[in-house]
Amino acid sequence: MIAGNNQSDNVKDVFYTDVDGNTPVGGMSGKKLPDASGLVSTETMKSDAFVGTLNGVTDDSVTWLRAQYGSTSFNQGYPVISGRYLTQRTLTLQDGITVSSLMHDDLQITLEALAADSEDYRALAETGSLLSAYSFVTTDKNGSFAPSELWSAGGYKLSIPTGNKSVVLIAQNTEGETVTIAPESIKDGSAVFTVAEVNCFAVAERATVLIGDVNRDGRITIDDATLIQKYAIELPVDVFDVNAADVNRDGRISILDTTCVQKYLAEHTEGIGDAGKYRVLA
Ligand SMILES: [Ca+2]
Ligand SMILES: [Ca+2]
Repeated sequence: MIAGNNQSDNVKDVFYTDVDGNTPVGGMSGKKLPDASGLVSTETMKSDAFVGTLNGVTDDSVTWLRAQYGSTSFNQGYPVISGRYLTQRTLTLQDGITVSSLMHDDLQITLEALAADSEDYRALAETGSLLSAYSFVTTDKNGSFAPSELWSAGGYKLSIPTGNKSVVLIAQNTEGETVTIAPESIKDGSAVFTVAEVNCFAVAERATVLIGDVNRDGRITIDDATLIQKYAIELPVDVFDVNAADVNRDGRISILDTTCVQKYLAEHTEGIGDAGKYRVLA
């Protein structure tokens, strides 16, 4: 492996060390120096010809150069590595999913659908009802694993096609920890999420509730108003969804919520609270 070693007399040794047959920095071309164990003189190392030799075995992601500012040679005239910055890229992945991030130009991302009986799938499914689940694999262009923290910055913005308005992203990092992320936006048929680190992820559906439909028959009727009234004065009720009952969102279930439902049924537009809306449960 070739590495720069500033201000060291041993820099030539570092340049020419060939550890376990590793290719040089940026050497995804697979080329090696003509003589991996060879030594060159200090003067040769400071020559433009030697910079040319180094560039001959590295690929486009790394450029060796000898930098000079006025009469001052940077790094005492030894070659230095000019790295390339990460660039903002958007990749289109499986199933129309796109991912944007500051990435290295050679970073490849592939998604694979997780099998329902896989360990990762089961871990994700503990958090929610999964609609789809994928592994998220980052590699270089040769297919070798590329760690996200070195090959990208600022996290990944995932845009996932869905017509579902109550989706969340469940992401698992490499330590196996899961986080549930709400969409930043849902528009043009896609939900957009930003995730810091991802080993695998799932799109899941959060439970929703129709506010006012306390007997859970899918409709808001006078029966619901009556049930809220009964519940508020502690009369026994049969089926009663408390998540749907606080229609005016004041934190209590009271006669005021009954009034909201009654006004909703009378087709008022004011004083109805959230009656008729869908609320996503946390
Ligand atoms: Ca109902
Ligand atoms: Ca209330």
